[in-house]
Amino acid sequence: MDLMREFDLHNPRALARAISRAEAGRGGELIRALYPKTGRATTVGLTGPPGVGKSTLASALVREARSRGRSVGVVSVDPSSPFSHGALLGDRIRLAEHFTDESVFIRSMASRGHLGGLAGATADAVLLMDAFGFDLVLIETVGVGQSEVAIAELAQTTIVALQPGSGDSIQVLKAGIMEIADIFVVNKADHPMADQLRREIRSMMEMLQWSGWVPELVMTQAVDGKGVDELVAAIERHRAYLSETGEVERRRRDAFRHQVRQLALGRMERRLDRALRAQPRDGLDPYEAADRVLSELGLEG
Ligand SMILES: Nc1nc2c(ncn2[C@@H]2O[C@H](COP(=O)(O)OP(=O)(O)OP(=O)(O)O)[C@@H](O)[C@H]2O)c(=O)[nH]1
Ligand SMILES: [Mg+2]
Repeated sequence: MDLMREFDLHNPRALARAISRAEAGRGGELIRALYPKTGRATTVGLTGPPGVGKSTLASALVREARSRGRSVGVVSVDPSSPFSHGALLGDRIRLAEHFTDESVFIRSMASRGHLGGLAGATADAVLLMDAFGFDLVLIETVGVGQSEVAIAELAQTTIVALQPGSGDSIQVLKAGIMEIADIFVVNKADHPMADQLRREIRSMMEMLQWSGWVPELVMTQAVDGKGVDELVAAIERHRAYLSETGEVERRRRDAFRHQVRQLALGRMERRLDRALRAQPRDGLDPYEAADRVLSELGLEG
């Protein structure tokens, strides 16, 4: 049976294969066919430095959503490499309790090799999970470099998780991550320095001008589920804010534009690289060479 039909019959293996196709950079045809079915899911991004407890939190959120009868897809992105099997395995074990539940689908993604980059594969996976019919799609990414920003483009609600007693978390705050958070989580609230981190986040927030939504700050202890109900309540307040203000539509349009931009850029980059490799352009200054190659590609100015 072909993949589309199996997808329509709600076979989770069809979803898994569809995501693999997207990972290999061959998801275009499927996404085209399934796009009309998207736009229903609530999308929540969860980012933060390595080891803060994102997977543990994701697992707790899945449990919470299931107790409310909602189906959940989880995309867990591991940008490091295919070699970090430890991390992937760790996630599998932590999320294992949900494996036998048909209303939960968990997918770890390693990013290497995807033509549209990590962001492209992740965006495709989110669309596929949405089209498959999950009520909630959770996206977990390790906060390194640009990935936090990419998650904010994808998700309607972005949670930034931090942990006490680690310089990493303060670095993350300094690196412009304040602006993408809809909700801050201080996880490992059992740690003696948890309250200090909470105060640090508060004081950093005071240095910025906020208009509209002001990020909420929630303390959690993901391992034993403490504070997760407050986190869910904060997510729901943010959802309500998004729909009351019409911002949900704006975010959807932004996400769409961002994805189009990524796809178009990826294709242009490959054409450009081919053209540059094909011809050395010795003897030209770089400006002249850029003008020429752009005009060869039909992109003047
Ligand atoms: N003390 C304490 N430990 C926690 C808490 N939440 C998670 N942990 C532990 O922190 C470690 C890392 O948790 P993960 O959920 O794998 O963290 P992560 O952010 O997904 O890690 P990466 O995906 O590798 O970046 C695990 O050993 C967890 O058991 C908590 O609230 N308190
Ligand atoms: Mg993890």
